[in-house]
This record gives sequence, C-alpha cells and structure tokens, in this order.
Amino acid sequence: MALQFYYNPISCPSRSVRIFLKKTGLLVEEHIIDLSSDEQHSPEFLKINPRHCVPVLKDGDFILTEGWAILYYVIEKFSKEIDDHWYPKDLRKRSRVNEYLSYHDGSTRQLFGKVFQDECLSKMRSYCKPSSEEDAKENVKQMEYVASQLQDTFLKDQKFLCGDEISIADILAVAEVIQPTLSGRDTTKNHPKLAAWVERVKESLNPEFDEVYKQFYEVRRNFMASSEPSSSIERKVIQE
Ligand SMILES: N[C@@H](CCC(=O)N[C@@H](CS)C(=O)NCC(=O)O)C(=O)O
Repeated sequence: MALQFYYNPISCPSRSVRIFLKKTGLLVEEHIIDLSSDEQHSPEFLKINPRHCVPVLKDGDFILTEGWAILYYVIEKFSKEIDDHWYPKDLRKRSRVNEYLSYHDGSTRQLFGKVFQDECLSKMRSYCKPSSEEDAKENVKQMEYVASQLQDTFLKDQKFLCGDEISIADILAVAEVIQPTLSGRDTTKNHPKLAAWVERVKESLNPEFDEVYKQFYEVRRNFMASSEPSSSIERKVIQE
C-alpha cells in the first residue's frame, strides 16, 4: 500500500521530506494541503493532524507528524532501500547528523523563519503580523549570526554540514536557508561558503530538488513581481 503524504509547497519541512521520499523511490500518494485557504483547519485534516500542521505521513493506520520524525521513520522502516549516507549507521557520523538536528529547530528554522515571517508570511496570511521595524532588524541580525554558525562551525571546510557526504541535515537546512529568498532577500550574500553549499546541495538533490521547488520558485517569481494579495498567488500556483 502506498504511503500517504500531506504537504504544502511553501512549507520547509514538507519540501525536505518530499525530496527525501522522491529520492527513496518509495510508492507515495501525495496530497497538497492549501494553507493559504486554511485547509489545515478543515474537519477532515484535523482528523489527520489535530495540531493542524504539515508535513504528515500516513502508513496504513499509522499517522506521523513532524518532518524529522517522518524522515527517521522512513529511514528505519525502509533501511535496506536507503543509502547509508543520508543517516549513517556509524556512531560518530550519525552523531554528527544528530548534533545538527538538535540545533536545527531552535536555530536555523527559528531564525531564518522569523525573517521569512516578517518579509513574506505576513503578506501571505492575514493572521500573521510582521514584527516592529526594530525587531525585524534584530531578526535579520540573528539570522545572519546563524548563517555564520552554519558556515563556520558546521560546514567549515567540508562539502556538507555533517561531513563530505550529503545527509538529511542538509535537506532540512537548505529549505530554511532558501525560505526568506521568497521576498528577494539574499540569505547567503555575506557567507560565500554557505552560498556554495546551497548550490552543492541542489546539485546533489537534483532532479528531485527542482521538481519539489518548482512551485516555491513560481510563488517567489509572482510574489516579487505582483501587487496581488500573495495568498491568492499561492493558491493559483498550487492548484494548477
Ligand atoms: N515542527 C514541525 C513544524 C511543522 C509546521 O510548522 N508546519 C507549518 C508549515 S511549515 C504548518 O503546517 N502551519 C500551519 C498551521 O500551523 O496552522 C515539523 O518540523 O514538521
């Protein structure tokens, strides 16, 4: 039976899990949840995830939320079909990935997320308010600090965040680093090694990366060019 995957193209953890599922070649049926029309609060979706968030994976009668937990479930359940480098069995290599995963939610996701919220999401969702000018400036400063930590303390002279092979840490991180570019902000401008890493990750994840990011790029193009309310741009793109 196919795995059921519920996602939204503008959700970072959704894009990360979706790329990974595509990379595994597992049989997956996909369902877009339209966050721009609040579908996550529909009675049907609340039965699937009462915490009204994507991504969600349904495997038979087992329902799992949270991007990283979904990745881990898929890696463990289908370990024979999944290349070791994504989440290495070697204790030290695996611990390096765990080290990044522990850092991810409270740092990369949170601080790139705040800038995304101020500069993009507040224009896309009526319930989301931007920060004051002063707080928004501070959020950019904090995001720059995390970008420098990613570059100087994780990446260093390696090809990828946790070593010279790509892992799920890179898939999760790249989504957050790219997210604020939706408004045209260049998040890696001051971090050349991080910019090169983004390109390396894309290249390693292609063709699945471009396939999964297609709708994100389209929303970004329209977001930057149009004065239309952004939620309607997003709806048009994802309902095509
Ligand atoms: N910690 C969760 C975060 C999930 C999350 O924040 N999902 C957002 C989109 S990125 C969402 O569905 N928001 C809708 C809502 O909260 O109503 C994960 O890693 O999967």
